[in-house]
Amino acid sequence: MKFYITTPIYYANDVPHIGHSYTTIASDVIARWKRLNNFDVFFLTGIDEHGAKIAAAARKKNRTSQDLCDEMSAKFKEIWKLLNISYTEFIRTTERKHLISVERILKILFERGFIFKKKYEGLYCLECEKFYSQKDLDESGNCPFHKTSPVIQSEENYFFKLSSFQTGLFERISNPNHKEYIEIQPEERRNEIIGKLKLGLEDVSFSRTSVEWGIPLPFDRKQTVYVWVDALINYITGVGYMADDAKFQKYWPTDIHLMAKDILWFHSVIWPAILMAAELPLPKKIYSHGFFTLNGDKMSKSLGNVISPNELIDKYGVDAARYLTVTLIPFGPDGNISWRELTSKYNNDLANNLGNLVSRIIKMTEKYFNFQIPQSTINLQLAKKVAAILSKSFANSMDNMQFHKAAEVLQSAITLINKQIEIDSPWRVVKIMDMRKLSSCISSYLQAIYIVVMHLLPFMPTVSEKIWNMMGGVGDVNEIARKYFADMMIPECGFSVPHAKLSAMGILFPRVEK
Ligand code: ME8
Repeated sequence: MKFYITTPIYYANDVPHIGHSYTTIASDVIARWKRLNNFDVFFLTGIDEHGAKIAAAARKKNRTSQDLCDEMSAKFKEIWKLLNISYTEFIRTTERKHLISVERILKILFERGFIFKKKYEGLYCLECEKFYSQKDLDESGNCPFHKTSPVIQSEENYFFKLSSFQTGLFERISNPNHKEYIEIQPEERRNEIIGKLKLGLEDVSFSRTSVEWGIPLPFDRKQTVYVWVDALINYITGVGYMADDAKFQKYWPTDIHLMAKDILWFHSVIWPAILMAAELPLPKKIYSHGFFTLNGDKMSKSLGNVISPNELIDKYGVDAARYLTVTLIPFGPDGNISWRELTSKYNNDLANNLGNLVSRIIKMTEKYFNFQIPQSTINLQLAKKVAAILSKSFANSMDNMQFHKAAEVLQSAITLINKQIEIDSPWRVVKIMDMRKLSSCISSYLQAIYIVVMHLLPFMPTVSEKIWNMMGGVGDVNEIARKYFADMMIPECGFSVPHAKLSAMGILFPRVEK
């Protein structure tokens, strides 16, 4: 089965911040989870390189727009590599294949009569690259997202007959039994979109005369394609539209478009309308997560509180940064993050709970068995308990993108193993020289932790593999996890062989001071 997931393509005017890494890590966690569940995953990310905003940023730096985009493309790729983002393709909207697909779609829309010319004057927010009507601005007349005053822009543009799609979109978004149903999540955001659709749709401008840095319209080269239309089309270019039909047929439509609420309207209304006009299949699910603030403030350059993903990596390490980013606050609603809470979650979940568990099992095996997995009857009792805890709600939480819940259940499984160690008190068992019991205890902890590690893989791919190998797990953990998630069977012989060697390590998660 195929699974196609996308992140937004981020504006190439600046380097990525943790808002961008939030969506991208979440997508990566889902992509990895789906791969573990034996899906053939296509994971697309990239950057949005055209439009007035990019051109203005380049001018400010005395650079050409292309030059700035080349630099940002390298910067985004560098951070995603560092964060271990397993994307299938990184798309850039200045690529030739994208130009071909944008031209094709606009030509189809034009030929089918969905594009017409009209003089227009409106309030434009450059940061959003979007026209606003007065009623959508905040009380001070500013853009609700950027708090900046929009400028009046007047042009003769080509318009798209969005209004013709109102009924069609309403049916597809509101009726789960529609054969082209588009599932918008979470529920409150779906209701917002349905509410807005009920108010009616106005036609939208799809071209610009004043923006040179864009793709020329195929039917009027004096105008360029509106950057949002150009950007949305990336989702089909990325899976081979106009370039590789077999790939396109295989992966399109997308299973999830993931983004924050700021750009939900474009994804759930404008984009499906373009696809309907072009007679292409519609996205299956659109998930819009919340916006987070930092210590209660909006993250912004002017407040000087923009956090880069590198800062998180420097403080906690790559895998912990990934884990904390997506599990600190519930995924979906808006939320607030702070260094204090990040550090406290790091210390509780990773340094104390998981880190401590791994280190005490290794120390015991070192002390009593010289690092070798004892030859004993395999004891799967605890592993089965852990598997039962996880099987109940982990998959469900992951499939519903409730990463904080998935983490909670993982932590409770880790706590269970830690508690079992306290109950067994192997240090007392050794005093009475019951080596059989001691072997059986160690075997049970190891088998239980293997189960935990397989579930940790989507969040912490490198650390999970490291723990697996350190604890003498046999074979490639990803392969074994794929088999496990397919049949949910713990092999009778467990996941290791007697006498396999554990290896000592430094501290996995050194405590971080608040
Ligand atoms: O909108 N909280 O690009 P963009 C959560 N190019 N998520 C955040 C965030 C925050 N504080 N800040 C940013 C664009 N994001 C267009 C997209 S797609 C066809 C074109 C994330 O660079 C979140 O995913 O402004 C949000 O939707 C996205 O960055 C906006 O990125």
